[in-house]
Parts: sequence; C-alpha cells; structure tokens
Amino acid sequence: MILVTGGAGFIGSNFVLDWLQGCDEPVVNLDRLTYAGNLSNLAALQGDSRHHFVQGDICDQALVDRLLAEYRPRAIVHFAAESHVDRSIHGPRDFVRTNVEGTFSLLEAARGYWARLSNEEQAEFRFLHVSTDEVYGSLAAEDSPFTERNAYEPNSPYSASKAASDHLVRAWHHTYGLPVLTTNCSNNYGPYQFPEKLIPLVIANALAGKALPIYGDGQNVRDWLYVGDHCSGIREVLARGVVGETYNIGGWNEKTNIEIVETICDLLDDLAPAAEGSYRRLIAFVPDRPGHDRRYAIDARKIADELGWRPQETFESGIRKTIGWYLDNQAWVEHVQDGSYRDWLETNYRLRRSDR
Ligand code: NAD
Ligand code: TDX
Repeated sequence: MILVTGGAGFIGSNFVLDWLQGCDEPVVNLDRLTYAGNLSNLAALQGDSRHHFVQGDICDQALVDRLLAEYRPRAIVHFAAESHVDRSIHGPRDFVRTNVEGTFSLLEAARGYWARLSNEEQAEFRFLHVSTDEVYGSLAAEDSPFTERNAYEPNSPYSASKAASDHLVRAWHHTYGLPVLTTNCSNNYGPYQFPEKLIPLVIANALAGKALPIYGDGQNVRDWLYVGDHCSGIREVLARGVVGETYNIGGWNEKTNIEIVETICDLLDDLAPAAEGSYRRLIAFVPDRPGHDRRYAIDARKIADELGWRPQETFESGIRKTIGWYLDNQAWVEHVQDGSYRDWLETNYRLRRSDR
C-alpha cells in the first residue's frame, strides 16, 4: 500500500492510473478536491478495490494520522499542492497554507508513524516529495541548466512556498532521520491538466475561438516533460533513489512560449481546421506576469546516470498525444470550466468523507 496525496489533480491522477496499470499494490489517495482536483480523472478506477479515495486536507494531521494507522502504507508520495503561479500572485495565502503548512503536517504525521514501525518496516519506508524546478529561480540565456547543487532562489509566491516545503522535507531527514526523497521537475503537460496552465489553456481557447494570451514578449523559456515521463521518473526514484537525495527530472526540451503556442496552432490546423483560418490569428500578446521567470532548464543527468531513467516521449510525440487527448475529451474541459463535474462526482462516485 502507498499513500498518494493530491491524486485527483493533474500529475497525481496520471500517477495513480499509471501505478495501478503497472502493479497491484493498492493506493490510498488523499485529496481535498479543490478546484484542481477532479475525481472524473480516475473514473477508470471506479469499483477497483485497489484504489481507496479519501476526500480530506493534508493540513488535517489527525486525519492523516488515522489514515496511516489504518492503511499502514510503505510509502507516501506527496503531490498535493496549490500549483498555479498566476493564482499565487493574486492570492498567496492558500499556497502558504497547503504547500508549507500542509507539507509540515504530513511530515509530522509521517514522523510519528515511522517511529512506531518495526526496524524492517522503517528501512523500507519512503516519503517522496514532488517538487518543481522553479525553486532554483530564473536562468539567463547563457547559464547552464539547473543541477541538484544550484542554490534555491525562488521568485514567485508559488515557488517560495514549494522551496519552503523542500527545506522542511530536507530538515525532517537530517534532524529526525525520516527517509525522504525529493524530485524537482520541469513543466509537465499531458492529459487531465487544468486549462489554466499554458498548454491546455491554449488548446481549449483555440478550439473555442478565444484569444491565446502570451505574456510579455513570448520569449520566456520552459523545459517541457510529458506527464507520463514524470510519473516514470517518480517511480524510479521511489524504487531506487538514495534516501536524503534530491533528483532533478526534465525533458531536455527547452522551448519559448511563442514556439509552444505556434506549434499547438499548427497541429490544430491539421487536426481540427477552423473555417476562419489558422489558429495563429488568435495569438494575442498581453501584459507580462509580475516577476515572470525568464528561463528554466533542467540538467537531468543525475537521475539518468544513477537510476537509468530516460523520457520516452519527445516533445513532438508528447504534444501530439496531448492535443489528441484534448480533442477527444472536450467534455472534460467543459466540465472543469463550468464546475458541473462536481455534480458528476456526487452521483457517480462514492466518496469517503474526511469526517467519517
Ligand atoms: P494540480 O493543481 O493539478 O493538483 C493538485 C491536487 O492537490 C488537486 O487534486 C487538489 O485538489 C489537491 N490539493 C490541493 N490542496 C490540498 C490540500 N490542502 N489537501 C489535500 N489535497 C489538496 O497540480 P499538479 O500540476 O498535478 O502538481 C502536482 C505536484 O507536482 C505539485 O506539488 C506541484 O508543485 C508539482 N509539480 C508540478 C509541475 C507541473 O508542471 N504541473 C511541475 C513540477 C512539479
Ligand atoms: O496564458 C498564459 N500565457 C503565457 O504566456 C499562461 C497561463 C502562461 N503563459 C506563460 C507563463 C510561463 O512562462 O507560459 C509559461 C508557462 O506557464 P504556466 O503553464 O502557468 O506554467 P509555469 O508558470 O511555468 O509553472 C508550471 O511549471 C512548473 C506549473 O504551473 C508549476 O506547478 C510547476 O511547478
């Protein structure tokens, strides 16, 4: 049994689906179901006794204590977070609460649970913390990609809250001996990503004939990784990572934002041509994001050399898959945009409430 937090969000739900496709080890999935959590992502697991969903908050330590005692997981894989940089600029409080306080609560629960395990169970136990490359700050064009030894220089409320959580995880290892692992990954894309992030937003807006907003000059650079490759990297680190270490995960796929948006427009022109002409006509340059980091790039040699992990998708194959998924699942986008998926959830999924 493993405990996954945030397993109804974008990466967490991909991880749970991939995990249960690859093995029969059950998952208890703790998710608060914020706007970003969507149980319909896990509809394929309805009635599957290997998946135990619990709606609840990682800040609720008493709940996490109960879940650990009841399910006795051999690992915690911690995805739950507020994850959108723009939201963190407009309302940073939830980011500090969930990302910092929530990770603290989870660590405290894990520490108590771990202390009561047998020696054998203690040796097997892992707390894997899923984090981001944004903690390293912004690179200039001539800088080398981030390695695990780069100093932390977070610039947004989101990245500052993730950096704080990474530090807590590190401290719980060094001070209390909790067997932790941390992964710092670049920008993910793929199925089930909430259409507030660049790639799904551009696909959804293009199909709806709406403007495709590009912040600033469109020359900001991100490294892009297909979500399935992130999930396989996490599985490798969980299985064979060295306790106390951090691992960067990245796709060696640096792209400017304008390149990304133009690529999506061109693929959509082939796959779903619009009567009005190329989707590029919808591109609109808009005022920049405050404090917008210029460039992220990941040096993923450590996880490649030490654990043998390599991404399976190129950007070209991954973006085609992703666009195909959004074209086939336009109802999903409409539901998450208008909130009606919550009705779906009430009628189609039996929830275990945190106040049980
Ligand atoms: P997401 O916003 O899609 O999902 C977050 C999930 O966490 C949601 O299901 C939400 O309901 C849940 N959640 C939020 N607050 C909670 C709380 N207090 N208690 C319990 N559950 C709560 O995020 P994502 O993009 O899937 O990111 C997952 C993790 O990966 C995050 O920790 C994020 O920082 C990290 N990460 C994301 C990316 C990316 O490109 N999306 C890249 C690197 C790292
Ligand atoms: O409408 C937009 N227009 C635009 O130009 C949006 C939503 C974004 N952008 C730009 C901002 C970034 O330079 O595109 C780039 C990507 O933006 P986001 O999708 O918001 O991602 P980013 O800010 O890079 O952060 C993401 O990657 C790292 C995730 O949201 C984080 O959770 C993860 O840690």
